[in-house]
Amino acid sequence: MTQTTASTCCYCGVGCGVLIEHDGETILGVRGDPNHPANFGKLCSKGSTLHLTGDLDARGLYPELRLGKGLARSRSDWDSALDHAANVFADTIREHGPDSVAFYISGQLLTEDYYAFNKLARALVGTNNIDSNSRLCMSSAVVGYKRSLGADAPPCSYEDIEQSDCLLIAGSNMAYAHPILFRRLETAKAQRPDMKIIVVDPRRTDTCELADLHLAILPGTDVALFHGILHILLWEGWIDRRYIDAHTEGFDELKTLVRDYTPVAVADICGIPQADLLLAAEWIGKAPGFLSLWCMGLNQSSSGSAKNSALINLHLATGQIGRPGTGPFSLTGQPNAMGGRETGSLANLLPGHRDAANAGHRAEVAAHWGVERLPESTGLTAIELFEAVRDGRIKALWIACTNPAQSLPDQQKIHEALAACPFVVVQEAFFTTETCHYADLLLPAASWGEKEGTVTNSERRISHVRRAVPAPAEARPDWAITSDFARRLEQRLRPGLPSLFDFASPEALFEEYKPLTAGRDLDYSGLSYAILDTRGPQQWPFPAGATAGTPRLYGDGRFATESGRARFHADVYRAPKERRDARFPLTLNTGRLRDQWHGMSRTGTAARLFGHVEEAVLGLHPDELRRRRLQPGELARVRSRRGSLILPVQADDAVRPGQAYLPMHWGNRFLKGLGTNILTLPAFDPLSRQPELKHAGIEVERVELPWQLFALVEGDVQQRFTALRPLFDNFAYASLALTGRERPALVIKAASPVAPDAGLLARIDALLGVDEGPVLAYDDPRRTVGKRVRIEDGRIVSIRLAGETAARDWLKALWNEGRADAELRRWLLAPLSTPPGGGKQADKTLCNCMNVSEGAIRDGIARGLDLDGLKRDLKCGTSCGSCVPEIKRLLDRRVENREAFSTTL
Ligand SMILES: Nc1nc2c(c(=O)[nH]1)N[C@H]1C(S)=C(S)[C@@H](COP(=O)(O)OP(=O)(O)OC[C@H]3O[C@@H](n4cnc5c(=O)[nH]c(N)nc54)[C@H](O)[C@@H]3O)O[C@H]1N2
Ligand SMILES: Nc1nc2c(c(=O)[nH]1)N[C@H]1C(S)=C(S)[C@@H](COP(=O)(O)OP(=O)(O)OC[C@H]3O[C@@H](n4cnc5c(=O)[nH]c(N)nc54)[C@H](O)[C@@H]3O)O[C@H]1N2
Ligand code: SF4
Ligand SMILES: [Mo]
Repeated sequence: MTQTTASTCCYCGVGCGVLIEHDGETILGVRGDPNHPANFGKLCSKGSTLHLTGDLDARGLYPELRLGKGLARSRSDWDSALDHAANVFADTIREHGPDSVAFYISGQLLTEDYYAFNKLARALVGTNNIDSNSRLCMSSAVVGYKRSLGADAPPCSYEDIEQSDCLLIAGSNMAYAHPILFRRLETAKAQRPDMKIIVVDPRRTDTCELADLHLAILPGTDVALFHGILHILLWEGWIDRRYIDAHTEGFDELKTLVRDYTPVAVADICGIPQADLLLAAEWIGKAPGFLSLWCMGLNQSSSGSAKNSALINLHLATGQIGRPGTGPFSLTGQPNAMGGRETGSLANLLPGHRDAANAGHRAEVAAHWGVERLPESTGLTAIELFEAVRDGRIKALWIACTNPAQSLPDQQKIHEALAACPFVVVQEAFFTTETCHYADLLLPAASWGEKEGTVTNSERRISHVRRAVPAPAEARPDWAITSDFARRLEQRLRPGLPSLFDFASPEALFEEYKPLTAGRDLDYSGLSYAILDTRGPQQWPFPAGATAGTPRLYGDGRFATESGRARFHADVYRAPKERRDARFPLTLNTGRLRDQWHGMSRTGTAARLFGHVEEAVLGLHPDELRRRRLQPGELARVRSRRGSLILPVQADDAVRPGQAYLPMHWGNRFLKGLGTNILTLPAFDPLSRQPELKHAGIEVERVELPWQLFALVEGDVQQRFTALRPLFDNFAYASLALTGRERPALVIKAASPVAPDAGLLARIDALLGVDEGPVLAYDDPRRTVGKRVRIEDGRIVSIRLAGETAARDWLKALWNEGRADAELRRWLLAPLSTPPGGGKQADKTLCNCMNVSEGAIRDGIARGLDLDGLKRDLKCGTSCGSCVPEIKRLLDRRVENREAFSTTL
């Protein structure tokens, strides 16, 4: 019988409610929860395909243990696995002290999981070496809020976005990264077209589709831009002197600083027209309600803290905070980045928005935990932590719910660190990730739909995450794994004492944790699972006795600082760390794709999610391609000061000359090499210690890899992936992806300077099933060209082209259409490699829900259809809506072309 469980989406910080349909064993479907106040029933392309992800062949099912370096891991059981880990940790702590071990955790854990880890590290082990991937994500926003407003609290609600009159979206591609919030904004803008939207992004993203003004600033120049805007606000008298006097401090110093940020100077630094700068300032200065949204374009920077405070300065100077439709609103990336900050899951924090460096805070938390004291030594933050692993200071490392061997910058060093570490534990839901490779102990974690707890979304709203089905095989929820390990470690480190980890359920953890928020800015000591179940998700603060949450902060102009006043910060603009020079003349920008999530451990199991973008491609302005004599689609070597990658290039006029764009999702699994982050640099912001993931110096050059391979094989895609991937380390370039809707298939593209040895090709053929059986083959050893196609029941089920791959898109289309006709047979048995009629261009799926290709939409546009017409005739954009901005972009282009045409006439 089908049951429904209300829970949340496990992807982004919008925090949408989902209704999981299941039979008590298996998840069958997913719908948006109409009662959830984040999404009111809507889901984006990722949320609505959750039930299609999570192939069991990719999941961790049993603990696996390696009993010595160089040996293979083998299946273990929970008791032996955790006892072994407790022995190693206890020995290491006794021999080398508590700071010789570390925990690296994640913004995708639930609040209860975080709390268990924090107590484990600080109360039991006695180290502050506990940091999370939020260091790569939100730590600059934490610093910004704390030093400007006194506490780490985004003061706004989603409704404020809809109510604002002028919206500044800086360094956020919400159309891809926070799609449901973007849908809400689209609706608001359609209802109130006078609302002004300014997008600040070096790239013309889909988010710009909604912008009245796009400031395509040069990378990293935001601080100059914000100071320049303040300069104009001051000059024009568009500031709120009364608010500044009553509620802030430090304005005079800032005023002196921004005197130098004249429109001329700023337009030059930012590389934008002065008129655009003036217009932005005018809209901000005159708006009844001004709200800003920002994300990684500000945070992931060596001046991330300065960027955050410079933006908050604008709100304080104009008094645009604390009222509906106003405020500085940092969008959180991961589903529970907020919960991590609340529970103190960064090295420098403690639970309840406390600081590890504050003796009073340490004493309060120690008292709550019933331990004598908490550690005083400074904990290592992500980049420094892995440096300490690499140089041997950290001897045992526990990683949970994050994939550092893909997501941290300067991957060469990260792989060296993990290889060198004496003991690495990885607590993971999917055993396919790059980091799992280095695990001495691999622990299978329950994942989406299989675990219970709470999460806090971007608008401070706490939801109850409910379990729908049991975790597969022996996988266990994170809080349970962590507490079980902690109990075993206790027996070794403080035998005979009552356990600190006597938790029977996530609710027990929540109940123990929540008093730590009492009396603090985030106070949610009044919440309980029962309240969340009866009254729905709630926004903090929600103190004891409250009956409703708090939609907006600082309405009374009192801030969480000691003086009660907000503080202006006067930081000078500093250029990104890696200046462009003759050797590395391009700035590499990295970020998200619409349909993939980070290292793709989950989204990469759903073939449909590759329909929009199938492979890693470096986007360059057409001028830069021309300068390097590169054709779109050709392979190129991309080099930075730290390493290199081989990738196809594409012409992308959304990036300006001098820049390049590569999605962050590629690691060593889907692409040969160490992925996007082999190129990025570990330089970080001095206050937030967040690395500069968005600006690395690179160069791109031609490579000659004439020998190419293309393969496609349907069925058992994860198993085939695992078997085939290692063989492709022998090629200079290899890219793997899934494709197909009804019949998922694995697709591989590879290239090398010369033909590989026959033995390797034979092994690949065997795994593709084109070595024997109903296979049509043509091999021309002289030209080292080979074609093999396996046909079963009149349909292609496997393809391998070697030497030359001109026919790949044509064959893929035949496979997709289920055709294996006489034309195919004729082509296969002839020495020709080019397909009949020259072949078809590969076409991406623009609308994933309704399966509508870009080609079909272009045809519709050519027939004169507008957005409504396309929706009506093709049904594209009628379900989740994630593709609408891109369709609008295609429509705009038609208008632009028509205008260009009429001016040339
Ligand atoms: N589809 C999808 N959605 C996601 C995620 C995902 O993996 N996939 N991840 C989630 C997570 S954890 C996060 S943190 C968020 C990230 O969400 P976003 O920050 O919106 O996404 P990004 O693409 O990383 O970067 C945003 C933009 O910053 C721009 N940028 C680069 N440099 C600069 C600069 O110097 N100044 C300015 N103003 N802009 C700059 C980039 O061009 C890019 O368009 O997304 C969340 N949502
Ligand atoms: N170049 C570049 N690099 C970046 C960024 C960028 O913009 N550019 N963005 C950075 C940002 S903002 C972020 S947030 C990071 C993200 O980087 P990561 O944290 O490495 O990203 P994920 O792939 O989401 O890793 C989460 C892991 O947890 C596993 N998992 C899922 N559910 C569960 C669960 O319930 N329990 C456990 N134990 N495991 C689970 C998943 O399979 C996955 O492997 O990447 C950063 N890296
Ligand atoms: S916007 Fe999409 S990815 Fe983000 S929580 Fe909602 S459904 Fe999930
Ligand atoms: Mo993030």
